[in-house]
Amino acid sequence: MQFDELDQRMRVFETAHDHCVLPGVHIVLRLDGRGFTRFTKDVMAFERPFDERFRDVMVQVVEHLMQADLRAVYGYTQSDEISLLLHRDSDAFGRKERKLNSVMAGEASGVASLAFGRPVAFDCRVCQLPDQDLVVDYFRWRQEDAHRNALNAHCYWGRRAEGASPEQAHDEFAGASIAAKNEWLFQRGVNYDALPAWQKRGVGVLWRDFEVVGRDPRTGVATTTSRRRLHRETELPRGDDYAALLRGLLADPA
Ligand SMILES: Nc1nc2c(ncn2[C@@H]2O[C@H](COP(=O)(O)OP(=O)(O)O)[C@@H](O)[C@H]2O)c(=O)[nH]1
Ligand SMILES: [Mg+2]
Repeated sequence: MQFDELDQRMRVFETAHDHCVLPGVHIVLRLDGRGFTRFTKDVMAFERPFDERFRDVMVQVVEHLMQADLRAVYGYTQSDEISLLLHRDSDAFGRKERKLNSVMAGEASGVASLAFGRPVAFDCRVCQLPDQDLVVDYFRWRQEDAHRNALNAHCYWGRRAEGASPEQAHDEFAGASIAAKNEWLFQRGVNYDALPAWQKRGVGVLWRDFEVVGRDPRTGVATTTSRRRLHRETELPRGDDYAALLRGLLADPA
């Protein structure tokens, strides 16, 4: 059989299920570390529940993804997950889901493996959000998840430090109210409200414009050019203020 004929006949099996995200729909990519419960505990022995070294690698991965030519306008990380908002009109990989997922999972896995010095893997999924309100709600959802996990993790590891088994520590807080968990920590000298914002709200990465003052080498005339660079936000606002920040990004995407 001629190659051209074989190529044409077989290609369809590869491409027939290529789904594209429709134009006008916002794309958020969510990546999550594979088996990071074990990795953070047994392989790296990171501090629990939170370790700044782990956070810094995750932020480094976000920054790498923001610069991967997808027209990313906002990156967010909490725990072992990353969310990446693309410009609504991003045409990255022809908006093909399989390409977005596989390439971005690969990029994140590669950068994180180098940073940790151990092989790690991320999965990636495309979230398709039809309007701006849903984009705002998506990021509020992930931030509320961070908040809830931080409270639970501090209680869990607090109990473990007191000698409780994993099962005991888990069971003792099952069904406890938020107020009760806060109070339990407070009794032990931990003021949950005073914990670092990044633990409770995650870290955002966004583009910021800055001016570069220079001089035209031919005319000697002073010039200012606008450039942009990534900014790490470790003090993200919460609730309505966070929504306002996100709406600002959506109104004036980089
Ligand atoms: N020690 C430590 N572990 C962390 C930190 N951030 C995230 N993790 C771990 O990462 C896990 C992420 O959860 P999940 O994705 O559900 O677990 P996975 O399926 O094992 O990757 C958490 O359960 C924590 O064990 C950190 O700062 N320090
Ligand atoms: Mg994970």
